[in-house]
Amino acid sequence: MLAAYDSQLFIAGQWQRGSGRALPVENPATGEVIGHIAAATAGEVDAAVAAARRAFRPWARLAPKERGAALHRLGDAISARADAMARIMTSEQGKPLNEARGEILKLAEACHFYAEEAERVHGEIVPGATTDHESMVVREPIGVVGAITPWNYPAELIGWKLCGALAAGCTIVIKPAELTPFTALAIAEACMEAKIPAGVVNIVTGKGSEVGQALVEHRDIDKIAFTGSSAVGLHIQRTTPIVRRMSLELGGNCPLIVAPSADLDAAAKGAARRGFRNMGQICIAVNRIYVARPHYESFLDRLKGAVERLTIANGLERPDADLGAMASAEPLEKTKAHLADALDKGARLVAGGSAPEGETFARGHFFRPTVVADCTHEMKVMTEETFGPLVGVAPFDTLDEAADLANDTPYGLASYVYARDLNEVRALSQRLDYGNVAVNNVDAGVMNAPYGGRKQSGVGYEHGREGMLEYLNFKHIRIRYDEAR
Ligand code: TXE
Repeated sequence: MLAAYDSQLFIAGQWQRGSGRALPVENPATGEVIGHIAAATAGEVDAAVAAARRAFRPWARLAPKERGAALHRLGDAISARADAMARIMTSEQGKPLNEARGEILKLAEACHFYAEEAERVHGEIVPGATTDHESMVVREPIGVVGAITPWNYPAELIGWKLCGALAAGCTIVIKPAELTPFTALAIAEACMEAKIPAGVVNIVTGKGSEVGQALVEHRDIDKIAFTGSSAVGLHIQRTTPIVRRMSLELGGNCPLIVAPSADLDAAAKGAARRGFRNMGQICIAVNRIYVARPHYESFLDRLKGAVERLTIANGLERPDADLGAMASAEPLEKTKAHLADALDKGARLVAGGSAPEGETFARGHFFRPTVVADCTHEMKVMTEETFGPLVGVAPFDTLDEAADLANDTPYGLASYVYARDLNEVRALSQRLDYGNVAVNNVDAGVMNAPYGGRKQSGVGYEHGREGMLEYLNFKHIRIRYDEAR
């Protein structure tokens, strides 16, 4: 299944065997090497950027309907190969097969959504201050996009950039995470099948500090679109050699508030889902929970029950499991460190706390979903992004205190509120300093609304109309006519 992609780059619509050193890709559930990618050389990165530049003008000049039709074809090609792509994703990222398939279908949904948006790149006519003047505001594609993407949602986090860029009339060079490159190469194969013109989409593989950095430093890239850690996002801002548009979707440390009027069963169910889906490896994962003191112990009982009902397995062997292997040793070690730090500082273990036992788990990066209680902001789990299957819980007495605790973080991506009293909902959703506030649900991101963070969670937006505006420049054309007849 993966041999076809071994050491391949996708440049100018062609597969090209990379000439750089080979990097192994492991299955995080078993530790076995499933294939190799090539570390693209500077020359190969340059060739990919040049291909995107050559393809830009013709692609931008296509009628929007034609760009839309191409994105619809891409969505169809991806849906047709969802099972194969899901197996590739689970093999390299670890998430259970059903969840991987769901992500591939959401990638196809993004293709169809932006296929329609491509025909809505509307400008506007602004009436002049006098009758012989008129302003036209037109929107033009920025040009060549360099996209650098992470391993936690290896299909969707490429798709939101690829689709927004192509709908706007841009072309793109993508550097996927070295942990999950084969999902990206499978997307390239779908682009070939969808007859996306050569050079519109290009994929170069390799390490971020080498190949990602080469993209950041490339002077013929007009826009950088990045998803990953806040540290790397800041590094990219500091090392770009030219001024250019950037969108950065970075880390999070997301709070969930259980207000006095909350439905405790719904809150526990939502917290278990958003705290541990994808093994907590998602920027909008619930990292910490604040509970109105009268509900504290009864909520903890419900959360413990919900978390202990979550199943964990090798994602290829149990497609319907709730959790699979974590993507690598790195987030696993960080999770253990945050757990040890919390326990050392007086937290109470409520659920989980160790790796699951058994032959299935012996060689992979597995950890049981874990909940600690009686947490304080001295503990890392409450103030830093864990990016793993660990959630800290603490009580609060007033809504103001809950909002202050929730806002006590450098991040501002997503927050969650469970409350049935409208005044509590209003008070908290106004106070929470986040790009997204989900109330009585845990789905912060939907395709037709803007999704993005503030503070150290990034700049710019994905999804919705805003996710396409990120790839457009405005041009103001101001015309003076002869006196209006
Ligand atoms: O991100 P990285 P990783 C956060 C989360 C997680 C941390 C590490 O906190 O613990 O990031 O995850 C490329 N120049 N999020 O390792 O290291 C790298 O190859 C250019 C939140 O995935 O930032 C990969 O392709 N590129 C986030 C991409 O950047 C560089 C999702 C992300 O790698 C580079 C993922 C460099 N110097 C992680 N160094 C979210 N918002 O969901 C690395 N890269």
